[in-house]
Amino acid sequence: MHSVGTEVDSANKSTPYDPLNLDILHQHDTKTNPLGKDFNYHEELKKLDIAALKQDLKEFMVSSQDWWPADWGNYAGLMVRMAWHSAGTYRIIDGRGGAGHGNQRFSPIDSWPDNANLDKARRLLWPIKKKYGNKLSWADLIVFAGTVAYEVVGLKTFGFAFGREDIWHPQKDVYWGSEQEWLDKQRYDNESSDSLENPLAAVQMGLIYVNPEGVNSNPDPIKTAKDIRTTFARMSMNDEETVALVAGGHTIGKCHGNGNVSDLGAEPDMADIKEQGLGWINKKTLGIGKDTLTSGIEGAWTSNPMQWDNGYFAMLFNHDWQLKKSPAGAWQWEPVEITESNKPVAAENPNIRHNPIMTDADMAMIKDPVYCEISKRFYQDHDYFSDVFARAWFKLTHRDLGPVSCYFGPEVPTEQMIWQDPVPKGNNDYDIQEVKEKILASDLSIADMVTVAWNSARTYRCSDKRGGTNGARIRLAPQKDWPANEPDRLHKILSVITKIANESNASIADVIVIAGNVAVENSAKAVGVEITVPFTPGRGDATAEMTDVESFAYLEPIHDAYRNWSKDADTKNQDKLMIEQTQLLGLSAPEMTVLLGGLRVLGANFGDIKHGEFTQRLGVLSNDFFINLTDMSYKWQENEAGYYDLIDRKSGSVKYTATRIDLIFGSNSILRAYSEVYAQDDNLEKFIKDFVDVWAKINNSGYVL
Ligand code: HEB
Repeated sequence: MHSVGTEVDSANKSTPYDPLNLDILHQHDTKTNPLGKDFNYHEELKKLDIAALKQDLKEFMVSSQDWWPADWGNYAGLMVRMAWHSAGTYRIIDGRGGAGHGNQRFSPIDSWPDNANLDKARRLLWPIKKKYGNKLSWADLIVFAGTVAYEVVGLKTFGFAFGREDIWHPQKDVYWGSEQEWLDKQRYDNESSDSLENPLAAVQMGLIYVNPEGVNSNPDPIKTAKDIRTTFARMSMNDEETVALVAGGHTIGKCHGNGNVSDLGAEPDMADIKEQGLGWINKKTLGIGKDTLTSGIEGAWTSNPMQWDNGYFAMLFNHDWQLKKSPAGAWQWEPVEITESNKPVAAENPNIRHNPIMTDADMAMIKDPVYCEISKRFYQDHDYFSDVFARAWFKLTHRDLGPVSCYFGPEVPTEQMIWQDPVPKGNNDYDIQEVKEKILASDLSIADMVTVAWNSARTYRCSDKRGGTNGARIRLAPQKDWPANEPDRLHKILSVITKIANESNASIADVIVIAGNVAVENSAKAVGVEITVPFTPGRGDATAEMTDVESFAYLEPIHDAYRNWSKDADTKNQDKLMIEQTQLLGLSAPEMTVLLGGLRVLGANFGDIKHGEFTQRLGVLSNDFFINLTDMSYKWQENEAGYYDLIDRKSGSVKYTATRIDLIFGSNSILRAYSEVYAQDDNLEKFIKDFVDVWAKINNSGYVL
């Protein structure tokens, strides 16, 4: 079972201490990637014959395999469910999860109850993955298969972009919940959906979203609607997108519940070695085709389950529904009365017809008053529904792919969507040296220059590649008003920067980066080291119209170890939050160490916080932070304010003060080892070079790919 991201697996805890889990900073290393460090997926993609792949997928869709037969001879439903479950783990709060990595191949996700039989879906696709090899990641194939499936059943899709790079082991950073059992009830200890633990976007461990039978398996569409609203909002979907997705999803395919749950074998993680990675194997009955058991619910939603049409709403609105039990004993809704010809034919036999079904979640689409209005409109205007769905499907499957510069392929839509955080191209033909001189001649301090660059860059999260300096959104709502950005100070700094940008025909975003760079270069010169921070010009400036204020609100820092600040002074576990922040920035533990030690001596602390400024020459890029931290002439003592005093052992006087964040670099054995490297007499230059490398990296995050 997965552990909390920043804590060490309890099995590895041999000491009573609670050390930091630095491992989450070092996952997806080149050592675990069999394709090697020079492998470049975007280069490989250029060789991919996308038209041929698409043709293969269309043929694949209607080529039923005996070992796992296709319902109605078409795998479209299964492929869509696989793609949706891959994308549906995305959560806007930290940008983690989502379709971007092919993580469905690995534990624990491969074994989530909700992902039952998606092991078969991926295995069916293996011949195609095998054929296209390195040129096609699993992550892309999973989502593309779902999208082509929609084309096969007759939907005009909105487009598709390749560019998802596979990971090679489970993600260690994603917190999927603390439960020890699948489908534990812990997340809902009271009835209010607001109590769902952040940032989780599923109501139970092992589910993608909500329980299809109802909250805690008690059918009640109104309650289920609340759950759907909460969980889909965490995926950044509004009510209209939500109804479109659920209805459009269940316009095709069926539920599988013809059998006894007790006849099923273990999930892939626990299954016998001879099952070769497959799970949920049924040894009692045939277990495939009409005997398939997946969710336990049994039946299709529409009269023609392999056709993109308005059959879902027609079915819902034109019948009265009653609760029934499936053959597997699951709650499902069935029509009180229905004409024979409106019943879908059986998946394996066109001469038999069965009742259609609705899950509790489907009933929510007409029982919740807001959802119901949207459903009515969709029912009346099928073209409108098809368009809203196609766009929502595109958003669902591309939300975590990053800026459009990460998109690849002939089907990338030209229309830009606000959720893509669009940024216009900036000018890259201006005199950089002139900009540098103007910045130095201005009245900005080194700390001003460093903090404006850092504040802009730090919003980046490698999970969904949002944020960062490109776009200069720090000057727009909501960022300009975040307490973390010291709004008054920011306003003053930005007015200087904007003036220089206008005079030099450079973007504000570029000038922000150059300001940080020139500050770093100058403060390195002060210790006698000449160094230039690598810089790629051309960032653009976004406008307020291009900025979704609500969705950017999730990027607000509520603490920042690098500026020794917390919005809430009582924030616990600051060191763990630092690891979390660092992981989202995509930095390693040595990078974290050198960056933090450098920022302290440059005076980048928030406001007038002095903690951690272990230097007599603030604004100079020295390794003083590490020298003083590791110097045994001092001892540390906790003070009344809850901070720490650095006391000179001889004189007994207080020399510096520190937070828990500062001291962790001397107390954690691994971080201390890195601190020693940077404190060494022979490593001042290395310290500066490493600092500059990280600095350039964060400046480019989300911009230079
Ligand atoms: Fe779904 C299926 C639930 C959403 C798409 N789903 C299904 C099922 C269930 C469900 C229970 C059955 C499974 C089996 O097989 O058994 N869903 C659900 C819920 C939700 C959903 C609860 C939330 C509300 N879906 C969804 C979405 C989508 C979908 C969003 C897309 C878009 N599904 C789907 C499909 C299917 C399903 C396609 C079918 C599959 C087959 O056919 O295989």
